[in-house]
Amino acid sequence: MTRIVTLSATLLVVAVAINYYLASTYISHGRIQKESTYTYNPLAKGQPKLASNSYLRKQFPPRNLEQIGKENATMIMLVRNGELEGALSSMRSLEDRFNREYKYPWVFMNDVPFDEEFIEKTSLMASGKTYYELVPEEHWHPPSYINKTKLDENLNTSTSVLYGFSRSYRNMCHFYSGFFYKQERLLNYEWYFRVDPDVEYMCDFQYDPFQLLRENNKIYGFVIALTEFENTIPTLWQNVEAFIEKYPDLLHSNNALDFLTTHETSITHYMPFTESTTRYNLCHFWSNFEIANLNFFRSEAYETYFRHLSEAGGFHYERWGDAPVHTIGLSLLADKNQIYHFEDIGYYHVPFLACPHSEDVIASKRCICRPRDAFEKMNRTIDVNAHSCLSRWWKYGAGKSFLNEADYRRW
Ligand SMILES: Nc1nc2c(ncn2[C@@H]2O[C@H](COP(=O)(O)OP(=O)(O)OP(=O)(O)O)[C@@H](O)[C@H]2O)c(=O)[nH]1
Ligand SMILES: [Mg+2]
Repeated sequence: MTRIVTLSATLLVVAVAINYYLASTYISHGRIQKESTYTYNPLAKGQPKLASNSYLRKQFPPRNLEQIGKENATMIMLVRNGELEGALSSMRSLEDRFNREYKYPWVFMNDVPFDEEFIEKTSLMASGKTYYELVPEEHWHPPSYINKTKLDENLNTSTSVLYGFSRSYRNMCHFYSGFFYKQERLLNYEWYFRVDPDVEYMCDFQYDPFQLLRENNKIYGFVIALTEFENTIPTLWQNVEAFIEKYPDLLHSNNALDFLTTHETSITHYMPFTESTTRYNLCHFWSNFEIANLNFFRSEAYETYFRHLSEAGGFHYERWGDAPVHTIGLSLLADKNQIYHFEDIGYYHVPFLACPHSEDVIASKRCICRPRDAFEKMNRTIDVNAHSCLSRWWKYGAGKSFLNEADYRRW
């Protein structure tokens, strides 16, 4: 009897010790400390079934985060903590369609510090390394030359302007126009892929878009081009004209000014083109999708252009978007043949969808040309809408190339 009691007591002590060891190995002070020899493998025989209070290593299953892609490139996302779900959804889509085969890193930027939940969940969603950067105050808030009273007045009176009421939206557009590429972490990279929360990629990439741009001597890639709401940029074009007059030598000899200034209606499917009151036809590349070279934005020409616009005040006294500002900068300062339309990358950001038109490409690249949140199939992509600027880009930009230059059946 005494022997049985002693044996039971010993077993109990051993069990408690094992339990304590397991718990302390997985979690110490709320943080993962070191790898354990215990790994949960549902395929192995005799493994205990996980209980809800099991301590698993957070990286489950263990992953190698080393970059596979050969380019000096990163994904970037400016995002708020409150947009975590949307950020995860965009990441999941891009990782599945492209990045998990390349493991390029992700750089997240925010005007306030990221919280623990955001950091933990996004790093688990990424296939590669993740970095979390706090945007310096002077890169986010209005510069000293902006008159605060004038800004407040415009915020109060811009009720009919899309996001006209929002101070942070203006900070965001100013940041994406002239500061994202100055963030310290991004100085390590040459290429970026801008990702916004709640977007979706509709096709497998099947190649590295950074490599494609570099090998073909391109500096900027877009998927959607469309017209801007004129009431967000009442004085943008007059300031651009003043810039052209002041710095004529900065314009590239093979620029795409015609893409911005033609008002020809016959190429917009014989429907009326968006009205504009200036020479600018309001065309812009939709900048929530961009794959581009950071050195273009870091160039003296672009910096001079950005400073000129920032000092003119329209980012704050009006609601200039980073999309027309990037587009006009590129169209004036770059060789138009260095701007590339990714016609085989399906992409969706509310409310516009771009998807390849060729049935062969759709099948080979496993495209689903229907966004997750659309109840019905969208049988028109933005490219065939009257306010798309794509046909204008084909005619006045870098022209139109055909998809059979790439052999999709190789994959
Ligand atoms: N950290 C931070 N990110 C922001 C802020 N405002 C916008 N962003 C980010 O900037 C990008 C563009 O902002 P959106 O609100 O999506 O702008 P939009 O695409 O014109 O508007 P939606 O149609 O609502 O998507 C997104 O990646 C946002 O997460 C902000 O105040 N702080
Ligand atoms: Mg958005």
